[in-house]
Amino acid sequence: LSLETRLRHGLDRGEFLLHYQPLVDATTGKALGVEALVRWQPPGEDLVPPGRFIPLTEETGLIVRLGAFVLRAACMQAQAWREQGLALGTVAVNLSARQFMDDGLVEEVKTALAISGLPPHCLELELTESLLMEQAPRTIATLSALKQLGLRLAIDDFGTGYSSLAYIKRFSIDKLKIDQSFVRSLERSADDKAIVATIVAMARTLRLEVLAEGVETDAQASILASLGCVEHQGYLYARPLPPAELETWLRSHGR
Ligand code: G
Ligand code: G
Ligand code: MN
Ligand code: NA
Repeated sequence: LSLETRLRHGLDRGEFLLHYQPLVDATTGKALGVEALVRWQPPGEDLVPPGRFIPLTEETGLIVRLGAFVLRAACMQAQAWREQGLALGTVAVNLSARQFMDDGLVEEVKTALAISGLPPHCLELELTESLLMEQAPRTIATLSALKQLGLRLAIDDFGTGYSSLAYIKRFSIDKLKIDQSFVRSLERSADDKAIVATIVAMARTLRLEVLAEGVETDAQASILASLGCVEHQGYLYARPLPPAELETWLRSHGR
């Protein structure tokens, strides 16, 4: 069977699941939120990471169905945790550009919020810079409709694209997530340090939150903190975890 067919069957049979990676306030070590990251579990095989199937789901349009599943599952899980008294903050969900081209997206987000009961301000959608740079009037309309639902918008992998200050301002973005490529060589590269400092300054100017992705070492964490970036995500704090393990993590790191 082709990968596409196997993915289609996988969707029909409920073979997809979510892992959750904490977003951490480095000053307190407490959770600010979690990012949902999809996995595929074909029966009898190893867990498949998203890098191996997301691109094909984008090419084939299957990402629309998969994305709807991810939104609902993430909102329901987050609300279940809230009801258990776990202070997880926001739940972040990645959106592909292809999902934005689909007419049903706003309705799908509304449905996910409605069936889960998750307060909209607890949901954060992660968008890419390239998506924002698509000037299509439809993209702008979709973003403002999403924002009107009361949720939060973040730009993922920030710094790898070409967003201008003007764009970010216009789309009422709440958060910039600094791409891990700039964090990786922070200890060695003066350029990367300058780039991070510039992004932090830009975020401050626009009154946006700023988070660093891919934080793996104490040295990176303290350089980031010295640059004014204290929201961190990365293996230093926690890997993406299955729900049960995330729960355990949250019990000791909840706010
Ligand atoms: O293979 P790896 O885990 O590195 O791949 C992670 C990539 O998959 C990231 O770009 C991440 O944003 C993307 N990703 C993970 N989960 C989802 C999801 O639910 N929806 C979309 N659209 N992308 C996702
Ligand atoms: O594109 P996006 O930022 O959504 O993708 C997040 C990806 O980064 C996930 O695949 C996640 O597993 C990975 N990731 C998270 N923390 C770290 C880290 O500290 N180091 C590395 N190399 N990857 C990370
Ligand atoms: Mn992301
Ligand atoms: Na990213």
